[in-house]
Amino acid sequence: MKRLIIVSNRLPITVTRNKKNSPLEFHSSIGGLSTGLSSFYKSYNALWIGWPGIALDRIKEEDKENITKKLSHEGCYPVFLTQREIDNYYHGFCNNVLWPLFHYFPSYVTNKSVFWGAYNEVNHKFADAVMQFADKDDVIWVHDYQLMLLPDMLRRRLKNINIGFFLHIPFPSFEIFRMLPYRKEILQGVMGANLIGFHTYDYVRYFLESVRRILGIDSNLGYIYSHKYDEHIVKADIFPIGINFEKFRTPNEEIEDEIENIKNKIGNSKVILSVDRLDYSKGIMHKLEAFDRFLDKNPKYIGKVILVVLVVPSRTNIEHYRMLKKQIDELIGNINGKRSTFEWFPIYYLYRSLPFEKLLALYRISNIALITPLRDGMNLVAKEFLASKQDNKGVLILSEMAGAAQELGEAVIINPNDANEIVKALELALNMPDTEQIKRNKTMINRLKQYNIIKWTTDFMRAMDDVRKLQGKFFMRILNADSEKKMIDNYKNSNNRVLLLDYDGTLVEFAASPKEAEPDDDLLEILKKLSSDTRNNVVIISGRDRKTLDEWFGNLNIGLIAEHGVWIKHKGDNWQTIEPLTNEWKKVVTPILELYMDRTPGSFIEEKEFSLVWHYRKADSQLAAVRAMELKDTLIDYVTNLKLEVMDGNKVLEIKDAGVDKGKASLKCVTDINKDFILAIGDDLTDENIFSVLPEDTYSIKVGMGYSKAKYNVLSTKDVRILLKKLINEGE
Ligand code: GDG
Repeated sequence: MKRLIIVSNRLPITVTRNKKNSPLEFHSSIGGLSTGLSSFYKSYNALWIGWPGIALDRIKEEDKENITKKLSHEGCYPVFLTQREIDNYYHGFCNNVLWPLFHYFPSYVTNKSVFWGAYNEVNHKFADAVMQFADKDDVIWVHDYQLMLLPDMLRRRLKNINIGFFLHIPFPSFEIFRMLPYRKEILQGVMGANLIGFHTYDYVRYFLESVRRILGIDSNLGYIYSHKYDEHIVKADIFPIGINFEKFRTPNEEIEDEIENIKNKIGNSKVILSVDRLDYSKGIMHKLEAFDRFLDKNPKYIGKVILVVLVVPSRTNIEHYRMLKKQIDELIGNINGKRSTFEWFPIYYLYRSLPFEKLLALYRISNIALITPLRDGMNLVAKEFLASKQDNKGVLILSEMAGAAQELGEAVIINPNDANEIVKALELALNMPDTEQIKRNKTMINRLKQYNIIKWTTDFMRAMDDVRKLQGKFFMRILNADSEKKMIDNYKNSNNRVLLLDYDGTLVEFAASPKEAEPDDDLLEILKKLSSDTRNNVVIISGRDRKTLDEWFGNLNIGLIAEHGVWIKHKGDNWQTIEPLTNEWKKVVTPILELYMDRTPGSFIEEKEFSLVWHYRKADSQLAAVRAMELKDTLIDYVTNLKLEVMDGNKVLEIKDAGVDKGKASLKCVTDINKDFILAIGDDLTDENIFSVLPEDTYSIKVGMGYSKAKYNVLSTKDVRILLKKLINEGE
């Protein structure tokens, strides 16, 4: 039976030891991921692998055994880290490099050369731990920025295993991500997964853009089909994390006293609540400053509102966190010092972590939650605050920079950098009628109830399954040993064969500019050998012009089809056009293409005898995609009047006579004589015309994983060459 293996930096249980020889203590970990998943993972057949939070240097061998044993009762397995690893991997690369960069604080990045090595080593350590347990049918779910290399490490060791990766923090825009020195390795690491999840659509877009611009790999509706990734399909999609809704919703008698207690202390004041881990990304200073300004502008609220600020200690051995703590202490001191009276002070400040019941009591008692991160992957506090409101009353003020804002549109959404906007939001919230609060909250609460943490997990796991199934479907189409053998036998026994081979993307990889993709010696040797067999009619069927094809293949005894079927040259014969064609239309279309070339830096025009091609491979891909659509639109009228066709190729738009295509041209090579073996190989849309017109018993092969009318797929140009060599060697 398949098992779920969750892998994250921290386990849901943290082990601590106060003094050198004092006993070990086991607590629940605090943080978004632990709070979310720990509540239900035990109900799965699951194992959770992670660091238990204590340095190896602080425990003895027998402690290690004790910890491992105790954790195993909780379905957990510890990966122990030394103090050096914690310093260089966790505090180092994770929290001094990735965290600030991914939260748009590039100036907070402090990179040391040892950090990257440690990040690699620790990811390997996790991979070793997973390998102790993983079975080929298991599902492995890797979490967050600390383990971005792990999916690929696992993929290399367990080729066919199902791996998911979820990023809990934002994935930054390309302009930020490109600053990372190890950007390529990080992307390659994550791409080892079958499914890559993010909280919002923007993060998905930024990730896919980085993959395209840094790794040069395109995606289609979130799918990446690239043989470069060890023959697996990768899908990137959104899975906004939910909360354990019922835990926050259900009546809890234990907290009634707590609520009474707080009420007695604060009297009738309205409570504004702020809950954050100590982190510069959470905008704590911004909110304090805005609150101060709010009191300046609204003296009538003096003595009538209080702000409860709960800051949970975090990463205090990093300089920026220590500084932030100091700044918060000082600012709260200033505001309270300046404004307190003997009866009232504006800010209750708690710098510690509270037990769950106390936190819940705070949520329930508060009238407003003020959540102002400058960047936040999701922000669970926003969701928990709403869920805890059993009477559906309360106002959520939420930063638009939190992933949660995408789902909680009925909240009062603010830009945390605009103090005036926060002030206005507070004024609005304090005056919002109950009916409106309830109306806004009901919609959001319903959503939180529906898309809770269990739904989030099951959704992610279902999507992992779907990607695998899709992959399975593709693999069924891949030319397997049996079909290959049948093809070779058939080839051997036939005397009249046609081999129709597309060139770019089929026999050679795409190059940045068309001229760079010249045939190499290995390919020329293959074509020479194939064509030296008198039973073979080898035809290169390409979009290239006939001059280039002549230059490259003129010496070989093969047939050539140029410009997607405008020109044909049967072997040993001269070039001729397939249809009588004219060029008059070029006068009209060229100026339009030139305009688009000027407006799209990096794009250029190629003129062939009977067609014009606009190439945009080297242009900015987003701009080019928009321009390509505009260009197609502009050309619509001309297309009908001048009987032209605008053809989408691989990063090109080709304009040519509507009566010409590769399909029609390929029929010129097979219909006149009775052929008993036909092989057609191609990789892009223009080759689909060939696959659709050839006889039923053709061996048609698409290069790459996408959908096709061809019967089989092979993964790469390398595989095409291997196949052709087999025909040469075994087909004698
Ligand atoms: C990362 C991403 C993303 C807080 N104080 C106490 C306490 N908490 C709990 C809250 C909440 C969790 O900690 C904090 O979660 P957040 O989502 O706000 O933030 P991160 O820890 O930074 O989490 C974040 C999350 O991952 C999930 O994907 O939302 O964007 O940065 O659950 O309840 N819990 C207790 N006492 C406290 O004093 N018991």
